[in-house]
Formats: sequence, C-alpha cells, structure tokens
Amino acid sequence: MVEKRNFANRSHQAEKTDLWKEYPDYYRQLEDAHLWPLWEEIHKFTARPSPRSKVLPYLWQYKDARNLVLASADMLTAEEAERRVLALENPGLEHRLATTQTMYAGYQLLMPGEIAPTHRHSPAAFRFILEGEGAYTAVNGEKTIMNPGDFVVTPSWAWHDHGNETDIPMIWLDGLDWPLVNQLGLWFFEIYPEFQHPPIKNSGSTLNYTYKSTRTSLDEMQGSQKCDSCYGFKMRYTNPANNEDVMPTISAFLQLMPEGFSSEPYRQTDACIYSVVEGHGCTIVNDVKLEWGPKDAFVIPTWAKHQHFVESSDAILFSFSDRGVQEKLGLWREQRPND
Ligand code: 1HN
Repeated sequence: MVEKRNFANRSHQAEKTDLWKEYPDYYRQLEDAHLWPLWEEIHKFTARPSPRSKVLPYLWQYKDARNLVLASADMLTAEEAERRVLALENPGLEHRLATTQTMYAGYQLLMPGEIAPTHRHSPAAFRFILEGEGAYTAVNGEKTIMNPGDFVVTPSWAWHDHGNETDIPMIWLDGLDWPLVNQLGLWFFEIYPEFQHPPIKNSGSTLNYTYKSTRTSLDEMQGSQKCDSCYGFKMRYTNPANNEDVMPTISAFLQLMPEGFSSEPYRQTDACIYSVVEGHGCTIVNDVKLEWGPKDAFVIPTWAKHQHFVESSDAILFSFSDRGVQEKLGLWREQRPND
C-alpha cells in the first residue's frame, strides 16, 4: 500500500488513472521524491474553459453591519483592537479574512476621542467614508479630514493613524490588497515607536479624493459623454503623479447610473467589491439577486455575468478590484453582449 499521502485518497477520484494500482512501487517512489505525476491532475484544468471562482456573489446590508460594529465599541477601544473592524468575509472563502481572492474590505469604527495607533504594513489600503464627519487619517504625518463619499489612500509601507476629534462616531469601509500580498508571502508590519507620527502638515489634500470633487466630475461626465450600456458613466481614480491607478495593486472606480437604467449583461475577470453611495436598485449576478441601497456593500465574483437595475433616482456606486494588476500581467478580459 502507498503510505504517507495516500494516492487513492488524493482528490478527484473520478478522473485519475488506475496506473497507481499497476505500478505501486513507482508511485511510492514519486511520493518519497516529492515529484507528482501531472497526468493524474491535469484533467481538472483541461476540463475548465474559464475561471471557476470560490467567491460568491454576496451583499452586506449596512443597517445590520452598522449595529454590529457600533456594539463592538462597548467591548473594546480602537487602541485595544489596533483597528476596530468587522471584515466583510466572503461566504465562499470562510475564515480567510478575504472578500475576494485578492481584496479585503471591512467596516471600521472610530468613536469620539479615539485614536487608532500609528503603524505601517506592506499591503496598500484606502478608506471610503460612510458615516460621520470630520475625523482624520494621517499618512506619514499628513492629516486629511474625512467626510462621506471621500476616498482616502494609504499606500504600501506608509505610516498611518486615525483620530476622531469630533463628537460623533465615524464609520468607513477599509479596502486592502492584503489577500494578494499574503498570497505573495510578503506581509511586513511595523508599529511606530511613538503613539503618533509627528504632524508634517495641517491638512492634506494629496491623499483625499473628496466626494465633493468626484461627484462634480461625474455630473460633468454625464453632461458631456454618452452613457455606456454596461456601466453608465464610470471613472477610475488615478494618481496625478503618473496617471496610473491610485496605487499599483488597487484599482478603484466611481460610477453613475441614471435613474431607471438597466445595464446590458457584462462580465470581467476582476472580482469587484462595491459600496453604494446614492440610490437604490439591484444587481443580478448569475442567478443571484442583490438588492442594494446607500452604504450597502456587495461582491461580483471573477467572470460572473451581471446586470444592474436602477430605481427612481440616479445611483452612484464606488467599487474596487485588482484590475490594474491583471492588466499589467496581460490577463484582464471583459465580455460585452456582442463579444
Ligand atoms: C489596517 O492597518 C487598517 O490601518 C485597517 O485602518 C484594516 C486590515 C488588515 C491589516 C491591517 C487600518 C486592516 C489593517
């Protein structure tokens, strides 16, 4: 009998050959040599013409998540928690602290008077602000004030802390590329030797794509361009220094879909995490219907066909993914109705 890793029990019984019964000595030698016969496994891949993602389409209703994250304030402080966050864990990726295979989102709460201590890490991050007004994030000591709809970036390895000097709770959606960075085995982390990084400027505009400015740009786009049949009017956040994505691993978008809009069926290879800013509607992903309203978050998996349907006022949707990474690797694809 084959010992150690038992070949008979190693995955997909249906497709493997019976050679291991005929040549048990050979298969045992392979195991000892840490060499594995591709012909026993390759059918799993050749039978698959396109990606089959474990990620499931899923929606988190803000009203539920909000109550749960607010309740955590009675249990621990932001400082005790390091970051007081509820991760949006995809039900297809249980216990992986991941929302898609490469991206993570979480609801972070900062109560009045709290400071989340200064640290830095190799994953890149951003904050998309949901609720509250006037708390700050400081990046390498540069403070920016956060308001709903603002998109604030924290690049890889930049020191950052958050503080709430207002008298109301602040809640935002964190986005990080850390499932991707963990896959690459590249997690680095450091705590700042002092509680807070010394301030270098009073307020920062370079970190923050304010909703005031992005919403205006969307209005201008709606006034001057044709509505795309798959996604309405869609903008990609870019880094003004090089006109590329805001950060090398994270692509982020803001789109306006007009009232009553129904998008044509569409799919793309980047799995996307959405956060609704304005409006109500639903998105049908494969056969799953996700009904959304302001501040709800949802996921569209890799290569899943989907259509958006907007109700009686314009809808604004924020979204992010690893699209820029896929493009750089020459792997990104999309499929529109006539492709
Ligand atoms: C982190 O540093 C923050 O700085 C939020 O607010 C979420 C998730 C994983 C690892 C580090 C933050 C995080 C995180």
